[in-house]
Amino acid sequence: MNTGATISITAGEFEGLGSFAEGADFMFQAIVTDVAGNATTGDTSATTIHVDIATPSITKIISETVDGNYGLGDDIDLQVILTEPVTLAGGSVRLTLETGTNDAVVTNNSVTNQDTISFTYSIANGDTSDDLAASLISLSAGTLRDSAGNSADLALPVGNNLDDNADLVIDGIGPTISGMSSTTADGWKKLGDIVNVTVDFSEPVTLSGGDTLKVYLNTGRVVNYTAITNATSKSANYTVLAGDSTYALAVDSLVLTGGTLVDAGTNPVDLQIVNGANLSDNNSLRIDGIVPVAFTSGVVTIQGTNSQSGYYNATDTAVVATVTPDIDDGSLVGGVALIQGRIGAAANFTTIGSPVTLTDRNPRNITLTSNQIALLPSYATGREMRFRTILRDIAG
Ligand SMILES: [Ca+2]
Ligand SMILES: [Ca+2]
Ligand SMILES: [Ca+2]
Ligand SMILES: [Ca+2]
Repeated sequence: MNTGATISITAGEFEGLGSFAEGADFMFQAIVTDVAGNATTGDTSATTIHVDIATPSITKIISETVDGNYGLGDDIDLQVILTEPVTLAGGSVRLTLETGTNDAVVTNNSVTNQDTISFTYSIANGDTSDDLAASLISLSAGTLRDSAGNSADLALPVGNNLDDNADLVIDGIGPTISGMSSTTADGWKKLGDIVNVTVDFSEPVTLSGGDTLKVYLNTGRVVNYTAITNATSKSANYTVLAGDSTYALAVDSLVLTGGTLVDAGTNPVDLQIVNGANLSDNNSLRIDGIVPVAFTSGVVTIQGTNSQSGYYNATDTAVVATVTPDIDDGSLVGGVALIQGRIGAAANFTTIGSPVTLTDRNPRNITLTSNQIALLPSYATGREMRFRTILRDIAG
């Protein structure tokens, strides 16, 4: 008789053994008893049965990256810790992170008898989180099992997620120049006027100490900004200098002299001015730092029925001064000319009549009536009158 016999033990019978417990090792031996009752006990089985009915699960998610703020391109270390070593067969382990509109997914496709699964997360454009946490752990395919063949339970560890164990702030959104504007009233600004120029940022930014953000205006002037600390806007003054001239004050460019201008995640500010966000889009500031050049008041003629050159007589009715704003200063159009007269000392010049608005650069006659002339201080027969013209450009 050489026929073998197979003896099966049910799970119930096996788990019902008095010493059955997680982690216990079982060995088996068989006892053969013949029909007469003689019994022989065989050798102990070569196979040891190790009891492992505990499913691997995730105990915590941690990071070796130091707590703090991180920006575009920074790498974050992530570690998923399990109750026991597991091995991945096929596919990859996927860790999904809550990073706003688009959730980041990091993977690891090499896990061999490890109770720690490591990941590296590189912050991408648009990622954002106040306290980074995992939202899902899954397998793309394949299996993740302990050595006994129990599949890992991939449920997130309640109270032991990454945000419970770390404080990692993610900022994958770079700051921008959201607008250039001014608190100064619109209109013409003349030599010496001070114009507020404000830079608005899309989020709080900080300029490294001692460095300067330079704003180049289309008048050729530069406005300097320093000491920007966690600010969403910064103002500085532009003083209109001689020769400055534009019908629409605008910013040509923003330049950093050195250092950094960054958000909390150390993302640098994009210094491009977005279309429609320039100073000239938000304000209507006209700059004229060109003072009208000196000129002679030209010919003064007397109108009357019996006028005599060099005299103003009883029949005369008006003085006509010819003004010729024939100079290269466009802002004189819209400006004014006014006549002053004096009798006696040069300090006696007094404005006569009302200012006349200039509508073009052509010669312009300004007429003063005899009534207006008679108002000149010290006006009396026998006195000499002198006249001068003052041009005031549109900026004043
Ligand atoms: Ca197990
Ligand atoms: Ca999300
Ligand atoms: Ca936290
Ligand atoms: Ca940001």
